[in-house]
Amino acid sequence: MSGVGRKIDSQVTDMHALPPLPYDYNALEPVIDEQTMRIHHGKHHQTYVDNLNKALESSPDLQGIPVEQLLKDLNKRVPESVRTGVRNHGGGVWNHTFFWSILKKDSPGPSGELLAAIDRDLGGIDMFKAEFKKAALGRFGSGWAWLVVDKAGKLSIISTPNQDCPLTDGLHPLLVIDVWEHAYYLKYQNRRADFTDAFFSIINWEKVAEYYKAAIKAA
Ligand code: MN3
Repeated sequence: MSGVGRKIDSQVTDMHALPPLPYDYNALEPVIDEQTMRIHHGKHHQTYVDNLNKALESSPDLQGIPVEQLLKDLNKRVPESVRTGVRNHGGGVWNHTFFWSILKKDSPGPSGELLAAIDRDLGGIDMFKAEFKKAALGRFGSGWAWLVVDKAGKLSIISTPNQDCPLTDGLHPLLVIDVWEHAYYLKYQNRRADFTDAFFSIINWEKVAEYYKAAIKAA
């Protein structure tokens, strides 16, 4: 999903690169303001990319592997000496790319099989929002709240600390909110609850449905 492909020279393997934002920096106004998006994508996301490349400097055999695969195989394939670096910076790369992908203004709500699964596993869209908000607010310090599908095809809501990614636990992410302060502080200051409420109006449910379909196929 993100990032491999920038050849720096013919000898060296691929470096990870910052994927472009899939819309304009002001596309999510007023829920997420342009300045926040510019700093979040251009500085924070970029820094995770740079630090992932640094973390992989000593592991040529891991260079060129897509970050999604590194995170899935974190405990099997990534040696302990670089595992923390990949968890933190690789997670930072993938989580942000994924986050951008599920944001959109004026998307119609969930429907079809996805809505049926939300009804079945979470008790409906209102319960989803209540539980998701609880997960976002309950994450102490920095992290993420997620809607995921497990191996049995069941939806659940979880949160992860720091840049930990559910892919590492064999889960399929469907949507996510970044609850690091840098995601909302300029506009919402300390009001994470207000940011979370506003977030519900910019979920790209069509994208979430796409991820759901792919997850069910893989489950
Ligand atoms: Mn962030």
